[in-house]
Amino acid sequence: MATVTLHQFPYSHFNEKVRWALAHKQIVHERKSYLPGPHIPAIRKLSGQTATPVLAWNDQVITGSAAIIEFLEKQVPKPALFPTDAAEREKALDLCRWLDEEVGPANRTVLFAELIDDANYMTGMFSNGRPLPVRWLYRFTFPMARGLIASANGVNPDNLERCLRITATALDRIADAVEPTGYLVGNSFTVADLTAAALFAPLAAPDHPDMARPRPVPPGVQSVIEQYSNHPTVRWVNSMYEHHRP
Ligand SMILES: N[C@@H](CCC(=O)N[C@@H](CS)C(=O)NCC(=O)O)C(=O)O
Repeated sequence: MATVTLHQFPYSHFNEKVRWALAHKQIVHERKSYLPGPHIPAIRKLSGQTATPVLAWNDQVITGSAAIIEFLEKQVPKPALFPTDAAEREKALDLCRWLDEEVGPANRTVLFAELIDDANYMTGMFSNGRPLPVRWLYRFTFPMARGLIASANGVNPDNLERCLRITATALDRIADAVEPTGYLVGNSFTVADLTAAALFAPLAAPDHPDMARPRPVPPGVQSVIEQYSNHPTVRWVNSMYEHHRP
């Protein structure tokens, strides 16, 4: 049996992709959660870069959600996430690339624009469950990291405008792409459904322990969620969580 550790941020949608793949394949693993900001030295030492998720599989270290899911598919082929048919596989991978490169970063900006100015909520969310002195320290030092976090997540008026447009277009495009089978590619759940549902989860707010934010949710975040709540893609995301997210 392999020793598997997911180095992650809780709630993060790119990390959620990997949590979902691990759960789908019933891979026993540990999770090591980091505080955004203070994560940098440890993640850099482990992987040579700073972004999470990072997967440690015995002595191999894999970075990036797409590469990790592909690695997991090779290690544990069943239940499969990648279509066997070549054309379907290509279609699924095209969708995943677009979602990873454009849609995930854009909808993260849309939510971060609301979260970043609620320091109590933001630091409380990521430090949830940690000892009180750690929570206080994180809250106290947050104003010093705020600017860096805002710029790392593209929070500025011009980019926010662009990200709102990308998010709206992507929601419509996914709604159109869902086939009569209920899936994005073919007639079963694939990596394309997992990627779309996980990356839209922060907007859809599914009731899953890995994604449910602490309550009460700040009014600004709540109003973003409500703005999209009747979109067919948001309903589809929630149904993917209901039927396919262990
Ligand atoms: N393309 C990457 C994106 C990963 C990413 O953006 N991770 C964010 C959290 S959602 C992160 O760790 N940011 C902190 C950093 O880069 O230092 C993937 O698919 O894993």
